[in-house]
Amino acid sequence: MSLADELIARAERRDVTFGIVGLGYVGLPLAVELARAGFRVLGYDISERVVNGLNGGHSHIKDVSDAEVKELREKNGFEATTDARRLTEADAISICVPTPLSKYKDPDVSFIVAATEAIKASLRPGQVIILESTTYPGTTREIMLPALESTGLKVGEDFFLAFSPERVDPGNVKYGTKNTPKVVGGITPDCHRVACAMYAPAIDTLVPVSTTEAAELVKLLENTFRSVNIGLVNEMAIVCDKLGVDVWEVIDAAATKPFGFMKFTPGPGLGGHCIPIDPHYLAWKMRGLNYKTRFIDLAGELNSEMPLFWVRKLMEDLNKHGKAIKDARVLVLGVAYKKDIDDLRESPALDILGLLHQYGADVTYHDPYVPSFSEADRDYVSVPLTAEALQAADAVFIITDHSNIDWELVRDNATLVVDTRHILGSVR
Ligand code: SAJ
Repeated sequence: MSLADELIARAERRDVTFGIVGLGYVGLPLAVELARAGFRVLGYDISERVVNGLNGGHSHIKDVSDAEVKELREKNGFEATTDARRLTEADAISICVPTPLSKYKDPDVSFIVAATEAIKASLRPGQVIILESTTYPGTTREIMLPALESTGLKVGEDFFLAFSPERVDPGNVKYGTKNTPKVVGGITPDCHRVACAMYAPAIDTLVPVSTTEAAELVKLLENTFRSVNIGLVNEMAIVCDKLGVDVWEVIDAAATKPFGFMKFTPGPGLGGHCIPIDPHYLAWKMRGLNYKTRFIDLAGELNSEMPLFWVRKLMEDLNKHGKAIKDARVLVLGVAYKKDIDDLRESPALDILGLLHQYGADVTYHDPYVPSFSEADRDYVSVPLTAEALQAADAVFIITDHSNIDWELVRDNATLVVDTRHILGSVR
């Protein structure tokens, strides 16, 4: 029996220890599903706080409850460690670490490199390594493979290497790690077979692709698709503003087309740790091949223009009321990057607040999910949303359409509203 077949047989028997590198919003839910499928799971993270919290039965991720962590530990023997040397205990290792952009908008794969070095230090025959972090096509083959083979072990014979893009949508109550189809691409056919065998007991649907590059590109296509289409409707918002047409009416009517159309909505700009970032990984890679990814770059420019577009709308609307933006009391509603979450990463609200301060407005904000935060050397605290606060504001600037905000109170008490989400248009 080949080493690959032996690992596949052991995975079927659940006679496998699964290591998870990075216990964040991707790694921890994956650990839960792998443990539920019967694997012993060893979590590794560089954060003592995360590791101690998990070993104490506490979750730091909204999509995983303390009860699930306790279940993980008591029923499935899950443990977390900061000792990378223990990764040698794992037969399979999934890497779920961040892949941010540098301040020059270049890929920052330092977390992948660090994880690879940690795994390399304890690499042994019979291990399968699967990268899940969103990255540019070629990362698995060009960065991870040489590092791991520098140990003298041979991919596809001694160890196995694959890429499987994470598709976690934090807060999504319908689709989670188990029921979201999982794309898998291996460096060699046996790498692919072994990686699939490791995930099969925990994930409902696996989607095989022929190479790690194909798997890396699948995720980038998914998120570039969103960025480009959001950029398109944001441009339509600008077009409709110049034509005096209600862009929301146009989009809602277009969305009645039962085929060949997919609804996206304009907004304050593009936030989050995926959509504004992932396309730049592809653009960067292609620049190295002397190709300019015009769609990606243009969508990025359009989406980045939206904060200034909406602040200018505010200035125009204040002017119509005989007021200047300077010293205008502006109450911002919502700062999270999208509704019903508390995540501020890349939120366009941060750009809008900066512009409002730059133009001299007197800014306060209310966000039920974000009680306080600091940005650009300023400390912010969410104010209570009351009729008095709304009436006292010269303008209300809606950035995030959280479901738990009393939008009727806003409609009934605000005098001037800039509604980047058209939420009041849907309040009857
Ligand atoms: N946005 C718009 N208009 C839209 C949709 C989104 O302005 O029509 C804005 C949002 O307000 C937000 C940003 O774009 O600021 C990103 O929104 P998103 O809905 O894409 O949510 P994310 O960033 O949480 O994206 C995640 C992604 N998941 C993964 O990368 C695994 C993405 O692939 C998912 O499609 C997306 O969730 C989702 O569908 O919810």
